[in-house]
Amino acid sequence: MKFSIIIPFKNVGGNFKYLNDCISSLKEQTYKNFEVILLHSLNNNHFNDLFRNSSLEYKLFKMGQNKNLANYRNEGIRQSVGEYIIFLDADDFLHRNALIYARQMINSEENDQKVFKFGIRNTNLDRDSTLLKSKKDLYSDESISKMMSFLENKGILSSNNTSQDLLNELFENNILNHNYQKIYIDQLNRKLNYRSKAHGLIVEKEFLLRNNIFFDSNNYLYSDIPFVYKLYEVSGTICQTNTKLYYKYIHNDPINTPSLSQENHYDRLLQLITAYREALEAVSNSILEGRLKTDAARTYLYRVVKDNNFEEKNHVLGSIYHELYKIFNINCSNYNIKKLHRYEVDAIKNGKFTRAYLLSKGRVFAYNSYKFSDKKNERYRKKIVQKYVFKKLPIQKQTILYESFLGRNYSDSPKALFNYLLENEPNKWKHIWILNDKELVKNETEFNNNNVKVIKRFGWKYFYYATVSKYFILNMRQPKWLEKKNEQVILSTWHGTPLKKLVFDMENVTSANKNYKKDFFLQSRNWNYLIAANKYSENIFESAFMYPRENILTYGYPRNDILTNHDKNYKIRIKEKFNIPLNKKVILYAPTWRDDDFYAVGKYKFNLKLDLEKMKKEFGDQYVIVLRMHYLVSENIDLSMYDEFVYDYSKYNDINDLYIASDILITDYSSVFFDYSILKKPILFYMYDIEKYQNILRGFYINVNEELPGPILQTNDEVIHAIKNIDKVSLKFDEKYNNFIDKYCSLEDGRASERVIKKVVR
Ligand code: C2G
Repeated sequence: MKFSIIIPFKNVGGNFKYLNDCISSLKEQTYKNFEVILLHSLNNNHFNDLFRNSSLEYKLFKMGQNKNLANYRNEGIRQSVGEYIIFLDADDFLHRNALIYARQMINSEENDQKVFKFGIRNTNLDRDSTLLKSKKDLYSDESISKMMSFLENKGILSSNNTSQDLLNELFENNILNHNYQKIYIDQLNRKLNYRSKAHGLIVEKEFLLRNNIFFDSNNYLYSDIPFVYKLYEVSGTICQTNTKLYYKYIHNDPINTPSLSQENHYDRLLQLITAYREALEAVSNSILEGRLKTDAARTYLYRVVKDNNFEEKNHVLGSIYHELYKIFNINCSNYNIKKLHRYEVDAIKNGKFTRAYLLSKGRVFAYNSYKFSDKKNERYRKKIVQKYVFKKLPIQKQTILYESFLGRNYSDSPKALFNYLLENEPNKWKHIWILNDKELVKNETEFNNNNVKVIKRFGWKYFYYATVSKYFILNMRQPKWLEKKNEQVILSTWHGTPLKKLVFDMENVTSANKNYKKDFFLQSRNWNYLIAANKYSENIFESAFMYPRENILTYGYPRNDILTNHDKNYKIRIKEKFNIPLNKKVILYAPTWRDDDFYAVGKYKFNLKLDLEKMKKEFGDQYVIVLRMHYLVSENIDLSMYDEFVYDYSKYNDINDLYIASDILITDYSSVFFDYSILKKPILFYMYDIEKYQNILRGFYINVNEELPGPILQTNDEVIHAIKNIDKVSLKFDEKYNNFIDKYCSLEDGRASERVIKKVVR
C-alpha cells in the first residue's frame, strides 16, 4: 500500500523551521512505502538541504503567487500516485508509527471504508521536546532499543534485523495494534478531531476522483470546510485512530510566524460564513446541513456581533448578512435555534438586515448592561469606567505611580527611583505605590510622608491612578487591557540582566500563558522607556522584546545603587533585624522558577532539591541558610525542623538586603548573580536540572561553562564540598569573576537612579 503525503507550504516569515520538523518526521517513519508531495511558493532549490541524504521519494511543485491553499492541495491530489492520500500541514508532524498504523487500520476495515483520520494532538513545543515529554509514546527509541537488546540477549533476533523491520512485522502480524473508532456523521461534533479541517485525513485517492471531491472553493482561509463536508456526506463514516499520531503545532509567535488561524484578516468571519454556505450547497444530508447551519448561526450570534467592527456601515457586515440570508433560507429538519435568538435569525431570513442589526445590537447592549451590573463582574465595571470616565479626566502632571513585581513587594528599581526623588525633590511629587498588602511597608519610614500613598492592585484607585498619573514606573508588565493615554509615560525598569532566554528568543513557550509572545509584544509597545543594566542586556532586549533600541536607557540598574552605596554597618543592622546570630555566616539560596511546573498562571511549584538535613549536619555551627524563593513560586515548604538554621525570607520585600546580609550565594538560572557579583562575594550555581532547562525550557544567552563567576554543581555533595572549600573555589574563579564584572557591571557606579530620573521624570 502506497501513501501520498500532500504538504502545502507557503513561506510566511520564519515558517521554514517548522517544515524541517515535518519532513524529519517522515524520514523517520517505520513504514517506508510513501511519496512526499511538497507544493510551495519558492524555487525548488530552496529545498535541497531538506531532502539531502535521505531516501525519501519526493516531488516538488512550485505554485503561482496567487494560488491559495485549495489550489495547492488539488495539485497535490492530481500529482499523487499512491493509493491513499494524507493531508499534512507544513508546520505539523507525524508520529513515527503513523503510517504503519494507518495501513493496519485500513487493512482491518471492510473494503467500503475509504476515509480515515489520525487522532490529533496539539503541541506548542518543537518536535524533539514534544516527543520527549510525550508520556504515551509507547514505541519511542528507548523502549524499542530495550526490547531489541532483550530479544538479542535471548538469541531471538538476528543481527541484520533493524528495529524498524521488527516494528513493521509486529504490526503486520497484529501483535502490536492501536485502537481506532468508527465515527458516524451524527457524532462528528463530539468525536472527530478538527472536524472542519482536512489535516490528518487519510483518503483513498480513487474515492476522491470517483466522487469528484476537490477543494473547489476560492476561500483563502476556510477552503477545507466544503471539502470535508462533501467527503463526510459520501463516506458516511470516518475511522479515527485513538492514539494521537498527528501532532498539530500551535504557533507561539503570532507576531513573526503566525499560523493561518492567527493571521489578521479583516474579513475572516465573512470567509468563514461563506465557507459554511458553500458546504451547505454541496451536501444534502440533513444532519450535515443542520450542523452547518447551526455553526453559521453561532458564528453570527456569538462572534460577528461581538466583533469591534460590528457597525452597520461596515461593508463586510453587509456581505455577511447576504451569505446568512442564503444559509437561513435553505430548509433542513435538523436545525434548532434558541428562542432568544430566533428574532434575529428570522429577520435575516426575511432579508430585513437593518432590523437584524438593531436586534443584535440591542441584545449585545442588554448583555453588556447585565454584565456591568452583575455583582460578580467588578473588574469589568472598572475597565468600562476607566475607558469612558477616567480617560476623560486631565492628567496629573506631578503624580508618579509605582509597581514592583505585580504589587507583591516594595523593592527593585521602582523603589530606588522613588527614594531618589524623595531625597532630592522631597515636595515636588505625589507618589502612589501599588501594593497588595499595606503591611509590607508598615515599618518603612518613607511611607509616613504626606505625599506618599499606598493603593491596592486592581482596586478602584488603581484604575483611577493608572489613567491620570503622568508617570507609571514598573518592573514587570502592565495588564494588556489597561488603557493608556498618549500624555502618559510608562517607564519599564525590567527586573534583571537575562541569562535564560526571554520572549521572542525562546523557542518553546512552556509557561502557563500560551499567548506569552503576543501579549508581551503588545504590552511593551506602550513602554516609553526601558532600562538596561549593561550593553549586553540592551542587545538582548532589542531582539527578545523586539523593543526599539533608541528607547532603551542603558544606564545601569537603579536597584543596584545601594549595593555600591551602603555603609559597613548595614550588614550588621540587617542581620540584627533578621535575628540571625552575628557569629554565623549566611548562605543565601535564591533559585528561579520552572516554566513547566505550575498550579496556575503566576502560581508555580518548586521542588526543593537542597538537602537541608545534610547541610545542617555539615554547617549548622558555622552558617545559617536564608531561603529566597522566586516571587512566582507559591509553595509552602515546611521548615519547622530546621529552626535557627534555615530562615525563609521569600516574602521579604527587597532581595538587596539579603544580598548584603549574606556571605555566599547559591542560585541556578536566576538573574540574581549579575547583581550579586557587584558585591564580589562567592557564587555557587546549583544547576541540578541543567539539561532540561537548557534544552527544553529556555536556553541561555551566555556559555555557562565558560563565563559564570562560580562553579556549576549538580549534586548536594558537590554543593557541600564547594562550601567546605569556599576559599579555594573563590581563588580558582578570581580571574573569571573579574572579567565577569568588567563585562556586566561596569555601569553600576551607584548613580543609575540619578541618570534615569534626569532623563525621564521632569
Ligand atoms: N528574585 C528574587 N528571588 C529569587 C529569584 C529572583 O527576589 N529567588 C528577583 C531578583 O530581583 C531577580 C528578579 O527577581 O533579579 C528576576 O528573577 P529571575 O530569577 O531572573 O527570573 P524572571 O523573573 O523570569 O526574570 O531578565 C530578567 C530575568 O531573566 C527574567
